[in-house]
Amino acid sequence: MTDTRGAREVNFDGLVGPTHNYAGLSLGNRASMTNAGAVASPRRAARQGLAKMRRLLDLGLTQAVLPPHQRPDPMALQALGFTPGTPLADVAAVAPSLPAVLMSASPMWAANAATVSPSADTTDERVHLTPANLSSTTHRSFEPAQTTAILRAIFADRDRFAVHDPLPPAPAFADEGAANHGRLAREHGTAGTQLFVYGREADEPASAAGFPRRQTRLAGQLIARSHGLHPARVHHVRQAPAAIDAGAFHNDVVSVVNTDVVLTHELAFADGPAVAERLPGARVVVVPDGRVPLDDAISSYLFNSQLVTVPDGRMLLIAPAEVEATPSTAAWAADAVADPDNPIDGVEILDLRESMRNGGGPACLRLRVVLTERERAALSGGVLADAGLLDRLEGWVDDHYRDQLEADDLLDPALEDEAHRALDALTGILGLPGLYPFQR
Ligand code: SUG
Repeated sequence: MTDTRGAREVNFDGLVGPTHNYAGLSLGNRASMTNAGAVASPRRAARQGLAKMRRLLDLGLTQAVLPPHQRPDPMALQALGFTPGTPLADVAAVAPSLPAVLMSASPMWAANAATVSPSADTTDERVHLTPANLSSTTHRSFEPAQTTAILRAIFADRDRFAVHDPLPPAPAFADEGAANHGRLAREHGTAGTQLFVYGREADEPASAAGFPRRQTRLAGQLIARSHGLHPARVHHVRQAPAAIDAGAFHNDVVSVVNTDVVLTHELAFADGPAVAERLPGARVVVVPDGRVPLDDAISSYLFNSQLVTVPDGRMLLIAPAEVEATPSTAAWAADAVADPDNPIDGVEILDLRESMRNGGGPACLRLRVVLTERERAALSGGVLADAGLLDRLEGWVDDHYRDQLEADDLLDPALEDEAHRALDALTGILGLPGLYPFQR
């Protein structure tokens, strides 16, 4: 038997990288499409992310950080036929759209980094992680190589962790990681039931009609098998096409799970909320469309809140400020807290505007990894956060990040140099030497 002592959910938040910008790269992600070309503030974005981590830490939760990627990725440049180091102005001369694709800070949305199975669920009693191939969007298709290297650096202990290769980047295997995955368990450390949510079958086209269906059922089936999950504790559920077409490009835009609670919009699943109610042991909270219209759910990111259990046992919804600013979601949240039958005991509001404008809310920014005490001790590098680490990271952001970034700035060769200096300093802070390609 695994030693499940001290099992806790650790939220690994993606540190926002120094090239955060609004390039309108994600078809089907309404915020990304609407804000294309807006002026971004990498410094404010990174500070907002760190403030979220601090709030969770102050609530008594366990917080960790995932470093950003090197941009542009030299392996991506090489794959496209450019010598690494080629000025992006020369790349732009071939295809003006490429610099934005190569400079995106999209790895900040750590919920898309991988699918994770805790040791309590797996036959070999190791924690299994499969980096997502993110093959459905051009800019994110470059993430898996660095994500795999970063996860292998942090989860290096092979006796306790297995970091798989991403699935091949073919349409049949399209995988977006934990954003389409939930885990139900009475407590984090007990054996759980895993919910894999998909938008299409492997042989269906990604976008015959409407917005792209980014995840296949086959991807979830292959991951469940390679993680060694018990088939009886795996469920595959289809997203409602209408929800995807309304802008729920990932299921975590319309549903969230914590322990045995599933909080979901009435219109999230193709077969209706009854599919969630059939999950063994689930306490399902359905938000009716009549109460919170799907459009409000998607623009406010109510369901992209983090649903967490704090050490005194209360369940809190860590919600973006947009939930407070949207009348239907604000009213629903107030009623949920007042209702003794609703498991949500309180709502905490966060300003994540910089990330939200690219379609990334609180839940997008974190990868949940349930780890026992021994597994936490086996992590490599100093990625587990305390107040001191967050202080250092804030100082680091202030030293290295620009206050403003817009499309033309991506061609500025100085930006790449600044980013390298920042990442070089970061590997020192996190104790992960040689993490980045430019350091090897
Ligand atoms: O994949 N946005 C991301 C947002 C990911 C949100 N994650 C979760 N729901 N878990 C995406 O669409 C926009 C980049 C731009 O347009 O500049 C972007 O990649």
